[in-house]
Amino acid sequence: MKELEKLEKKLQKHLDKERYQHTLGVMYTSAALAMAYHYDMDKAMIAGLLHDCAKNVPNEKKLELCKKHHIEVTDIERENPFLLHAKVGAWIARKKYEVTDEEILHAIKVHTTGEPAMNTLDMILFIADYIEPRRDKAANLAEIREMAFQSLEKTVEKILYDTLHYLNEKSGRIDPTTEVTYEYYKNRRDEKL
Ligand code: DGI
Ligand code: FE
Ligand code: FE
Repeated sequence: MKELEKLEKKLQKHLDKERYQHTLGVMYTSAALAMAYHYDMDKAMIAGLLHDCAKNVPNEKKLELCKKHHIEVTDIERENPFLLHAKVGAWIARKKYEVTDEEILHAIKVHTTGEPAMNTLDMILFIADYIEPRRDKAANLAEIREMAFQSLEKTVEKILYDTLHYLNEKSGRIDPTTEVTYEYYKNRRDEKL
């Protein structure tokens, strides 16, 4: 059996049906972006497949795993433990799915808030998570889907802009990393103009 199929079989047991379908969408969208930007397709697919592997871990358990394995938890993550599915997901991908590629693990770790100066795989996963075919709620999806195949950096900036706007509207607490990342990409574009 191929490596990817093994991972799929195992992951399917740990996610509900909808989340698993989302995951497949992210996997294939990551592959398409890898094709467009000449990135390693297998790596992009593994990152897409495993990015939400911690999504169904209960919040208490996520916090417990962080404590036990010395994963740093910020105040905002303690208040909104769902944010931790990214960091904890990277840990589970390493320990339970035996992923050793540091780029894949890093992309999973930063997939929810992003971080300044992301590498190509980080941006591919961040974008694929937002635009995969089953996503239908975010604003400007058609525009963002088109943009994704033109510029990774501009697309990351736009997604962060829309996410911050959405979180402000629903008065959700914002992780400073999301804000810092948006400022980073906005400034880069301003510098280029
Ligand atoms: O796990 P997924 O739902 O597939 O996607 P995700 O890991 O990107 O999480 C998306 C959610 O995360 C979305 O509802 C917006 C929210 N989010 C992103 N940045 C922040 C945030 N939520 C808070 N509270 N603070 C943030 O900075
Ligand atoms: Fe996620
Ligand atoms: Fe996701």
